[in-house]
Amino acid sequence: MPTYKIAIVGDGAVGKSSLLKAKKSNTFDPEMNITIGVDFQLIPLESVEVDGKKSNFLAMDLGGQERFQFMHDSYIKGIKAAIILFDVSRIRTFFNIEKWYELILNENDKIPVLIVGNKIDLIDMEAREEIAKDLDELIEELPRNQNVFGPFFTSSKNFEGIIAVFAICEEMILEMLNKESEEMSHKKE
Ligand SMILES: Nc1nc2c(ncn2[C@@H]2O[C@H](COP(=O)(O)OP(=O)(O)OP(=O)(O)O)[C@@H](O)[C@H]2O)c(=O)[nH]1
Ligand SMILES: [Mg+2]
Repeated sequence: MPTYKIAIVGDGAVGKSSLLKAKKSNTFDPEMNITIGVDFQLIPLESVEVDGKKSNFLAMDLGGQERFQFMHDSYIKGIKAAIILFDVSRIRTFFNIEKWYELILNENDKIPVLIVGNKIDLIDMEAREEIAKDLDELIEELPRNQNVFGPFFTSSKNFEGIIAVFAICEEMILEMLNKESEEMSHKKE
């Protein structure tokens, strides 16, 4: 039963812990506590393996406040994917995407990275389209961006987009692992 370690990163209060809670238990807490340091969540995945066993994500939920940043390097070691979350109602969290991306890139530049705008319930469709356009441009300008995917949008309050983000994350991990094993067998030939 494979367990894939992933990281959820992004500024404080963008909704990282809420996203995991929404995925895991279909609940929303309007007064979620800040994450002190790092939290871990085991998330069962939708897809069924060939042998009938379920796989999991072991999600590293990194507390986004500045004072916890010294811990991040050690917890993202060995991740197979990352989700960078920002809050669509706070532009500063959008501008910090690049900083979080660099953290991930330093660890591994081959893994899939999903960029997700959360709290989509707080803005209208017009604003969403505007942000999607800005995010497209931002992704375009990121270094070594061939494994960066987005824009995605979620709301942990009304549960929009949650299942899709984790399903795409899993799909991208499987694609990467397949590619890796193909490359390995080519080397052996
Ligand atoms: N309206 C709305 N509020 C949300 C959403 N997701 C989270 N929140 C609220 O935003 C606040 C912060 O959410 P958290 O999940 O604690 O954020 P976090 O990113 O884990 O924050 P840190 O642990 O400090 O890094 C909480 O009050 C949540 O209830 C959302 O999709 N919509
Ligand atoms: Mg948190």
